[in-house]
Amino acid sequence: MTNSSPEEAGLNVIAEPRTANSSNVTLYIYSAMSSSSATDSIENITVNAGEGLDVSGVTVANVDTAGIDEGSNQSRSQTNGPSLGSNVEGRIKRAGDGEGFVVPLDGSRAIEQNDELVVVIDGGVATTEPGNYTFSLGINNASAQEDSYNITAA
Ligand SMILES: [Ca+2]
Repeated sequence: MTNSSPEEAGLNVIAEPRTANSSNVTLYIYSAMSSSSATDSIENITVNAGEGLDVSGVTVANVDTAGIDEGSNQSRSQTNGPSLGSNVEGRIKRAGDGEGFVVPLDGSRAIEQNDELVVVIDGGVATTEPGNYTFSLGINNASAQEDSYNITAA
């Protein structure tokens, strides 16, 4: 299904399943660009998943989708723009206490205002304890976008 109007700027993160102590969680990350988060050159993507998710097992092999929904008019994980898979340069770098990582890119891709960065991570992610947490994602040195998420009791 395709929506005709752009999605709202900002970050939307969905973990499936979101029950506590689940392994093999699929993480859907949608980040629609504002004028301040858009860039002519994506050099890196920094994720801090918060204490509700353990992302220490994520590798490049777990990245199922990494692409751009130009104009933010495709639903869910559909993209109509370039894939970023071939632009990943080297390995995912750990950051924080198993809560974060940095994906280095070659800088040859742009993402414009109203475009949506779509990332699906399948595997390498586990939920921790029930509660409310904050997920953040930043491109280059722009201020990170944040989304709250909830882990439920198993
Ligand atoms: Ca979309």
